[in-house]
Amino acid sequence: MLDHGTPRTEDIATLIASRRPGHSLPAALYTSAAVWHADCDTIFGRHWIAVGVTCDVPEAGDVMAIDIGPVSIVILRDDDDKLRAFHNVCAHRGARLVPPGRSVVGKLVCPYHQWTYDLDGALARAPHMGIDFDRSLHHLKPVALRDIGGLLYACLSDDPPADIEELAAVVEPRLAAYDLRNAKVAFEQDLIEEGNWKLTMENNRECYHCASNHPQLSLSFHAADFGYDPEGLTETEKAETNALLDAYASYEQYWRDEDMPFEAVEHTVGWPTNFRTQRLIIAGLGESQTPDTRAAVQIPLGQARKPWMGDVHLWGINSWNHVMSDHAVVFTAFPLGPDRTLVRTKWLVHAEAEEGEDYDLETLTAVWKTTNAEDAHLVGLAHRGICSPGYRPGPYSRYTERALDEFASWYVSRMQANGY
Ligand code: 3BY
Ligand code: FES
Ligand code: FE
Repeated sequence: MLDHGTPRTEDIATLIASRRPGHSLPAALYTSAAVWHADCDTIFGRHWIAVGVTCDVPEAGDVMAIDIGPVSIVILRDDDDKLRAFHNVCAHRGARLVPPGRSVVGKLVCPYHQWTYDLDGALARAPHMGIDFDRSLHHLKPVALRDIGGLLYACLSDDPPADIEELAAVVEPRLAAYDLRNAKVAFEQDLIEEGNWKLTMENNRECYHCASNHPQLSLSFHAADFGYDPEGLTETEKAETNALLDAYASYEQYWRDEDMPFEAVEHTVGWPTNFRTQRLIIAGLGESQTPDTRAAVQIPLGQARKPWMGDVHLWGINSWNHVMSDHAVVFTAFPLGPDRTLVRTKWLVHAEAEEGEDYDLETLTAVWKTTNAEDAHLVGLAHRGICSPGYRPGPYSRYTERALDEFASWYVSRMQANGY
């Protein structure tokens, strides 16, 4: 019997190999500390991870430090307006250089012995190291960083997966109209979910739970056409699914006529960079994910001036995004421990939109603040149940949880591809 608490590498490989297709993962893959470390090394350490938005650091000297599991990185905008990322580790004796969150600096100064770095990572000053000390050998260690339509992805590996280009090629044109690079963060929320990061991601990849758990979100979130095949459902379910497919068909005709890319594009098993994007319908009056389904912000994002643009939805390994004509909501999830996950949510609006004049912050943030709290509760419930010996991996619905089965299969294949 495998110990849920501390499996060794070979036990993790056995656990991973024991996952039954179509079913949730064996308990220890969600609960064990050793698996959590393996996830941090493998999934978060060798893949492109969503880390924020370019407008987190809008001006030269803006710095943001974030933790990805046990690793801390610094994202900044240098004096030439170039975005860069480094390990948040001083080249002297390893101290954390920058405190978590955002700051504004001229140079990066280590609090320990004042080694001082230019914003391109070069060591500019190292007092008392002698006149023959070669500062050029002590650059900050860079981290690969990509800006895709204003969304930032980092990869901690020295050999980042090349298929980030697929994500860029699909997503860049879809986000062009919204000009997120020149938006601003109107509000940011950090929420800790009491569950494993994979439960956070699974919960987000289905809306099976929406009708009964998200009354507020359900007013604007139109169940998506995730490639449903209604055959095999009850007559009532079939009728509901067909109505959904009809609604999508009429929107898609309009989006096609208006040259708005909408097709679902999925990269799951077989690709290191897991993503899915699709333009979704917004329910109700169809404008935005707000309590009354109308736009919350009077100034649209970028050139997003057409009606019925829907919601450009993008899922990633640790992220999900809803980009609408008046605002975007960008979610990133970071593993804090086997049973704790940080969900960071940012609401983006046009840079010139003024709070109180062009938007009301409560109206802008109401739906996803409520939904996040509901999801945090559900992830906590799932994690607690999985910790019990009564848990056995359960079957995913082929109709509403196909994306979870694919996510679990992707996870298994990535762990195996990396030595487990
Ligand atoms: O926010 C999301 O991406 C997902 C889609 C389905 C459930 N949840 C709302
Ligand atoms: Fe940074 Fe010494 S550890 S200056
Ligand atoms: Fe939810």
